[in-house]
Amino acid sequence: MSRLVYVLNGPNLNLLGKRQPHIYGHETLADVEAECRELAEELGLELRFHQSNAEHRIIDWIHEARETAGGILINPAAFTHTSVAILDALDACGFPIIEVHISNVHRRESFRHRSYVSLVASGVIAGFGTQGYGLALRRLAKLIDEAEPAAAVDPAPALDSMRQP
Ligand code: CA2
Repeated sequence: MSRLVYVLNGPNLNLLGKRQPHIYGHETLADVEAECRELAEELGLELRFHQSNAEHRIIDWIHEARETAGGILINPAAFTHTSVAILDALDACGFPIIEVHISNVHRRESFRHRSYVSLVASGVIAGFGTQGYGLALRRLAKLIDEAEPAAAVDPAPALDSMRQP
């Protein structure tokens, strides 16, 4: 399996470290990228690190990853709670996906408790601050190490339970 990992960040995460430090901490997204790159080297992973405020750009990166990568780490930000389009794009990927949230979404407003992305995620990390990115990368490296070359993660059972009879 490919050791290329896409780290995708959704809307407003470019403001990290510049506003609302009581929720999201003091680190900037550039700091997070630098830490991810350092850890990726240690883990033998190649990284593509992206942020966009536009849903279609995130979907295009997921499609790109689908062709080339071995995993995705995604903090979809507000799209977590709204985007069936991102869910569908991720559902077409046959590799592990880890969802990361800097804040503990479960102790925030109820609209943040629902995640479409969780339906296809191998795992979810929330409330560990930006440290969650490193934890997620370690987990992805382990899942990639363990994967048989031809094996694919099948998220279909999770989605089946959501389908109407
Ligand atoms: O906790 C997270 O990582 C979130 O994905 C962040 C999203 C939020 O909509 C999710 O519910 C949880 C918001 C990202 C906005 O980031 C900002 C950072 C600094 C200042 C303002 C916004």
